[in-house]
Amino acid sequence: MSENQSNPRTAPVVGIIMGSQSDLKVMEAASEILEMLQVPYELTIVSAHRTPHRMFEYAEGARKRGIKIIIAGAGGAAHLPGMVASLTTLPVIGVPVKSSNSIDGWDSVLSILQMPGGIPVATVALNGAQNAGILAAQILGTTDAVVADRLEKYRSTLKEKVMRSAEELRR
Ligand code: RP5
Repeated sequence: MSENQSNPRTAPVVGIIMGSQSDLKVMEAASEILEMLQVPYELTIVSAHRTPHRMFEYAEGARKRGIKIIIAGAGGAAHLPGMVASLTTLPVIGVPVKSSNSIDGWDSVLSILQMPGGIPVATVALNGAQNAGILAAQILGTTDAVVADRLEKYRSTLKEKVMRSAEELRR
C-alpha cells in the first residue's frame, strides 16, 4: 500500500490516493508541495468502483499505519473521498479532478462536496491538489511546530512574489 513514499526512512503521515492513473497529473501537485514542506507522504491508486475492496483495506488500515490525513482525488462519479471518509475518522481532503469525459468538472465537484451530515470531506477547488497538500500540512502544523514554521516561510515567499510583481508594475 505504500508505493512512492516520499522518503522510505520516514513513515508517511499523509496518504495521497486517487481513483485512476489519469488523475496523477493533477494529484502530483499535492505530493510536490508536501515534498517542499518535507512532510512524509505515500501516494497510490485506489478506485472506489474498480477496486472497492482495496479502498476498504486502505481506509480501514490507514490510521494503524501512522497516516494522519488522507488526500483523495477523483473525477466524474467521484465517490472515493466520501467513501474513504465513511470508513475512517481520519480527516479526508477531497480533490475534485476534471476528468476527460467530465461535465465541465461539476460532476466531480458535486460528488465530493455534497456529503451527508456526519461524514465530512474537506473539499478543495477543482484540480486543487496543491491546496489539498497545503491544508494537510496546516492540519499537521497544529501539533507540529516545525511544519508550522515551514508553512510560515512558504507564506512569506507568496507575499514576496506579489510584492515583486507590484514593484515591477510601478516601474
Ligand atoms: C474516476 O474516473 C477517476 O478518479 C478518474 O478521474 C475518472 C476516469 O478514470 P479513467 O477512465 O481515466 O481511468 O474513477
